[in-house]
This record gives sequence, structure tokens and C-alpha cells, in this order.
Amino acid sequence: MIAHRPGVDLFDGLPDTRPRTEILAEDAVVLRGLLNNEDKAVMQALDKLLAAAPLRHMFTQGGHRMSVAMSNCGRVGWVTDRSGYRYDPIDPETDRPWPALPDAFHDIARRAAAQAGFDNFAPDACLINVYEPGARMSLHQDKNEHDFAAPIVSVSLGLPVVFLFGGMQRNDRPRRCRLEHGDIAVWGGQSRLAYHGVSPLADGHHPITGRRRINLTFRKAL
Ligand code: MD3
Ligand code: FE
Repeated sequence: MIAHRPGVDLFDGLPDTRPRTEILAEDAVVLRGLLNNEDKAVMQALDKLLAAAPLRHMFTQGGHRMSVAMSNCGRVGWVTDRSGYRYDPIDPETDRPWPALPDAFHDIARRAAAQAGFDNFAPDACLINVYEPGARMSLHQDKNEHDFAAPIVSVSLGLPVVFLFGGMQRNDRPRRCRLEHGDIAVWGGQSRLAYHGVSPLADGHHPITGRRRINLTFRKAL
């Protein structure tokens, strides 16, 4: 810990970039800027992962093409097709197992969960969502996982987006929350089955991701 020296550490005229914790609801927190020192390393790891399991636009059971491009890493990956949603150990595009969850990803998710009060989080799946301008995600619940006691940890990279955080009923009016580059959110306990979605991505340019937003969601699926 750096000693508090007034006029040097806190009053030096530089912006305060220390991570801040924002509580959105019971058991739902956003850790602002928590990823900021690791963003470039995460992007490098992502390049490798996406070379092995390319991004693709999946189709919902109803036959709609999703606007978000997706891939996965970990023991299983989330997929949707005409037969519905599931976690699958095999990537249906490559017919091979998904690439392993990098140790660095596991550590980031575990650290964020612990900071939010969920000790010993051990994710076995990471869904990679890539948004281009106009891409969105309609209100839904994440309930294909076996164990709702484990939280979901989400890492945002690149362009900012308006995240919609609803209640336990689809009709509950969602609250709007901006998720920015470097933010990590943790959703567990009372909030684990809340409805949530993402507004259409506004156009822009980000120095790290270009014209995109990338979201990683870490899950204990098995
Ligand atoms: C709240 N992704 O992949 S991350 C998803 O930004 C998903 O790409 C969004 O919803 C995205 O399923 C939102 C934040 C998030 C993720 C999972 C949650 C919020 C959640 C699960 C329960 C409650
Ligand atoms: Fe979700």
C-alpha cells in the first residue's frame, strides 16, 4: 500500500483511476476499471482463442440470426441452433473441443468474484460476445447453467454500451447502466436470474478494440 501523502498521491492533479465499486442491486456489482492493467494481454489471448474457434453469428431456436458474434473457450461452450440453447463440449463449427480457458482469464474472473464477495469462483466456460455498431441483446435470463449458486462475471472491453438490468419478471422495467472498457461486473445470489440485455451499440472507435465492443462472461456451467 502506498502511504497517503497529501499533495502527492491524491492531490497531484491527475485523474483518480482507482477502481470503484458500484452496487446495482442485491448481489450485483460493477467494479469500474478493474481490468485496466490487463486489457492488452486479454486482447492478445483473445486473438489466439478466436483463431482456434472463430466468431460466428448463431441462430436462435426460432430461426433468428443473432446480431452479436460469438465464440467460447473452456470445457464447454454456450451454443444455440434450431434445437435450442445448450452448453456443448464440442464447437459445432470446427467439430473440435473449444480452446481451454487461459489461466489468466480464470484468475481475472476469480479475483473479481472474490472482490464482490463470492469466494472460490471456478468458471468452466467463457462466452465471448462481439458487438459491432447496431448489435444488441434482448432481455433474457441466463439459466442453462447447472449451478445458480455460482455468480456470472462479465468483462467489458472497447466501446461503451447501455446495459439493461431488469428484475425477476420480464415485464419489470429495466434500469440502464453504462458498461465501459475495463469494467467487470459480478452477478450472483439474488441477481443471478435477473432479466438483462444490451441496447444497440452506438458507432464509435476505441483505441484497443476498434469499432467493436467485446464482452467476456465467465460461468460455472457444469
Ligand atoms: C445479469 N451478455 O452473454 S454481460 C450474456 O454485455 C449476456 O454481452 C451481455 O447477457 C453482454 O448472456 C451482458 C452482463 C451480464 C451477464 C450475465 C448476467 C449480466 C447478468 C446474468 C445474470 C444477471
Ligand atoms: Fe445474459
